[in-house]
Amino acid sequence: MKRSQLLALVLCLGLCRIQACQDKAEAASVSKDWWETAQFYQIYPRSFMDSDGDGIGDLNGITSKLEYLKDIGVTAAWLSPIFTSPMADFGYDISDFFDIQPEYGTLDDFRALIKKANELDLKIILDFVPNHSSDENVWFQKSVKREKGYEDFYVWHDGKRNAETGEREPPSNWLQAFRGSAWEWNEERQQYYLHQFAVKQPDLNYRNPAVVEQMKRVLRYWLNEGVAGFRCDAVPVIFEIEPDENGQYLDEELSGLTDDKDNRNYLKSELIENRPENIEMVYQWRQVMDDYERIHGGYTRVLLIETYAPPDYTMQFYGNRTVKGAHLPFNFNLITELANNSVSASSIKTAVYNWLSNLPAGRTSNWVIGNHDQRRAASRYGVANTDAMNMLVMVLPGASVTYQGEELGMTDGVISWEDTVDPAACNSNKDIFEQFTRDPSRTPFQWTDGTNAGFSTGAKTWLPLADDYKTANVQTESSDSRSHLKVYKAMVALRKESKTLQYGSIKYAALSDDVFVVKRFLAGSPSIVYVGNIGSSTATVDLSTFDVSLPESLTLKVSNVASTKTENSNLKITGLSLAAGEALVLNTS
Ligand SMILES: *[C@@H]1O[C@H](CO)[C@@H](O)[C@H](O)[C@H]1NC(C)=O
Ligand SMILES: *[C@@H]1O[C@H](CO)[C@@H](O)[C@H](O)[C@H]1NC(C)=O
Ligand SMILES: CC(=O)N[C@H]1CO[C@H](CO)[C@@H](O)[C@@H]1O
Ligand SMILES: [Ca+2]
Ligand SMILES: [Ca+2]
Repeated sequence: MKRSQLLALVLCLGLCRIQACQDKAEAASVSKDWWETAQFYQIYPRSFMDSDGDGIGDLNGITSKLEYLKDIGVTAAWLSPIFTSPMADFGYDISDFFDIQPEYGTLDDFRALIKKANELDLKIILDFVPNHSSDENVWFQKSVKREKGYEDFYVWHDGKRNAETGEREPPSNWLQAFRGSAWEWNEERQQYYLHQFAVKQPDLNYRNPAVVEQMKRVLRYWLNEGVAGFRCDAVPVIFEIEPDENGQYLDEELSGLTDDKDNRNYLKSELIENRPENIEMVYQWRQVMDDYERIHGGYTRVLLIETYAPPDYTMQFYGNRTVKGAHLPFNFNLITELANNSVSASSIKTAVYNWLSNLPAGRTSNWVIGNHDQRRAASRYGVANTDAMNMLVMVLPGASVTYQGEELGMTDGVISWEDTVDPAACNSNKDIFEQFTRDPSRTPFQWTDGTNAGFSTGAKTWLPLADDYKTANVQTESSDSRSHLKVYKAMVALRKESKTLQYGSIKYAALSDDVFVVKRFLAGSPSIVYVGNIGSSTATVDLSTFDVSLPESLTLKVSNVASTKTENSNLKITGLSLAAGEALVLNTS
């Protein structure tokens, strides 16, 4: 920042009202750091591209498709886990944090991936899974044997005796995420161990400084391999409450939400989720990132945090006045507020408001509409709303996150009980598994309308294809004159060139149950207006009631698949008619 700009900023901080001040500060800054306006793209490696025909995606497959990511405007790709794993939870059960899963490739393949990504100026972010390892990890095996240095690497406990029967019972009533007790008896060590996820995912004990140190080693190891940062998995469950003065763990209270005693929601999760220690741990990891940058230079290495938690908790991950935290705690509001049948303009408004009104000053927003744990965005919001949602995510301020296939409007696969592999579903039964399964959003990525959707040359893919692959695929959508992919690319391009989208302020409203509108504005630049109809019938709106300062007509920059309006035409803001699923991005010049 130039001296004069700094001076202006300091004066501004003293004199201006907060909102106006932010505008000037934003206009004054030369550019934002790379991650603040980034287009993040989540790759689920097992399902992205198979290079050797075994039906399973792999690193060489990803490397062969990096040009595609570049072409659709991605800044950084984050990869779900690629580390050695028995695949009980498809890589979220890591048996060696320092090596690559053989079905996915080798360390050299990973280096080739990074090299190619660097050539294309794409950043690669890895999934960091801090809460647990696999039970096949050598750390756990040593801990079972109480080997020196590993005795307390995991959360072990003798359990309780039932007062009446005298039988041994788990230390507490805590439930795992994938149904049933969070405690598992280990015969060899003669103690229970804690697992917030599957039995094969024992929780690491973060009250042991050796564990904290070991996991920082994991971060430094991959930073040395050239990654641009980490997306940290399941951060709210890292720490649990400590045992009481008698060495016993307290029970969670009943939630009253369900009668299903194996479902984690049967109990509250106050003792095992959202502890303050988790926030402190993220601050320590940020220090690791910043130390690395200080020593090795280069661009900012980022921390993205997975947390489904109330805003007052989530926002603390950003850090406070004295300590830096995560660059971006993921914002899942557009998933949680629009769950099931509540897809409406007012729930979008609530989702946006609940994030922006809680965001600490000077922090960067982000918007996520899907991942490998949720049903696909097009299935949740409706295929017709694919563009409206993709466009919204790119019009809102800050970074955007795309889960692979969202740019195509890919929908859920239909997976029978026989084909089901997700532990969240396999731990239930054939009558109820569809409530729990995460397989439908993990089906192979759709490259073409040909065999295995171009994902694999093998006879069989690890999960069957989704039914929509003949139409929702890269090849078809690239050649169609209008497609979800083309709308997506047009939006990425607009965001890259628009100062208003990168730096501007925001105003938004639900004009009806179906129509959501956003205005982005910045002194000295054209304003940008998004208007989307996510309902099932035509709507006519008057944008002058939303913002009296808008001119009588606006220029159409991007229209979607449902629209028949021509780009660069001028549209009157009164009596503006929007077909079902139609979404437009307009500007003021
Ligand atoms: C910021 O966080 C650190 C680490 O948790 C804590 O020690 C400090 O008191 C906090 N400062 C403020 C101003 O909240
Ligand atoms: C949405 O539906 C799923 C599956 O039927 C259910 O488990 C979940 O509780 C519902 N969520 C909301 C917010 O209603
Ligand atoms: C979205 C996401 O990454 N979810 C993961 C959270 O952590 C558990 C356990 O590691 C995984 O099973 C989920 O897939
Ligand atoms: Ca393969
Ligand atoms: Ca834990």
